[in-house]
Amino acid sequence: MKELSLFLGCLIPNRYPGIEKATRLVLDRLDIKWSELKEASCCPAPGVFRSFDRITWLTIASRNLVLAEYKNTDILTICNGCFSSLMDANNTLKNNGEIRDEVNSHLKKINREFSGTIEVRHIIEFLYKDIGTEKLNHAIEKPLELNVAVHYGCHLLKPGKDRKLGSFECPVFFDELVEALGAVSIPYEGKTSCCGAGGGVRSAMLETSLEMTGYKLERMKKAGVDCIVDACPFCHLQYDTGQAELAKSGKKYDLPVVHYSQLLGMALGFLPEEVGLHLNEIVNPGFEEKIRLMQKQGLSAV
Ligand code: 9S8
Ligand code: 9S8
Ligand code: COM
Repeated sequence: MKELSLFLGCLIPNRYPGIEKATRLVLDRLDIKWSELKEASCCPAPGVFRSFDRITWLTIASRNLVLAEYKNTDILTICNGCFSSLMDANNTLKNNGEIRDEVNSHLKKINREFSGTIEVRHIIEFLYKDIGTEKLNHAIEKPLELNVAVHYGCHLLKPGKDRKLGSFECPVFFDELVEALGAVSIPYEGKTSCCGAGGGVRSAMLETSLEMTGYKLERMKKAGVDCIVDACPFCHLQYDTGQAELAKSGKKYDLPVVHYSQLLGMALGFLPEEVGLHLNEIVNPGFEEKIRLMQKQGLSAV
């Protein structure tokens, strides 16, 4: 396997920098070889660009792919949308000579060429397949005894034939990764449905998108979870900001939203503020206190 270049996308540096920090901390702690993907642009977001102009989408995505090809590294994404764009563009360009030639004719203007020599990974499937739940379970210092609502998000699962992660209707890999950290993944109705943000729905139809988010939050709350765990900053934003938006019309859920990098970081002993939990819109001091307490107990048990 090649080394990894970390692809941040737009949302994490701009809205949730704690997810970047947590990812850096956990990759280093797990001794995973990685470096930054300098000069990267927006992936570009699949739900918007791919839907409007396929060649523009492929050309921008291929420019990012080529940055990693020149470094001879695979790409590691920490966002479902970035995973979807870069992986799907990579596959399309590798498998279709005619489209590759057209895209390369555009790249030529900036003296670049797509060759098809690297792979695109998502941190969830990378940890699951290449590190494994057993190794993670041994690496953690503080089992996090939390009841968790796992939210996979659409682009991590679909199209299932390309993702190759088992069933996309009843997936288990993300739940297993969460449970490797000592938490319990609680089933809830509508688990694999969309958070409401993707595909331009949040930007174009905020009310509809919040209705979808409310549907999910309602069911997560009913399942009695301590927090939501996601693998995508757009889902993260939709649950976090969405709760603040829904609260204005009197709907209060108060569910902390945690990216898997942050959850793993805390299981490895980093404090809630070190992984940027306090940078969320919905801050729940009781939840953070609970984690700190578990971390202390973990320490005294060692
Ligand atoms: S980049 Fe620009 S808007 Fe975003 S975060 Fe993930 S999808 Fe790719
Ligand atoms: S779910 Fe449906 S399209 Fe998506 S991946 Fe992230 S945002 Fe939430
Ligand atoms: C969702 C990305 S993660 S997009 O809105 O579908 O482009």
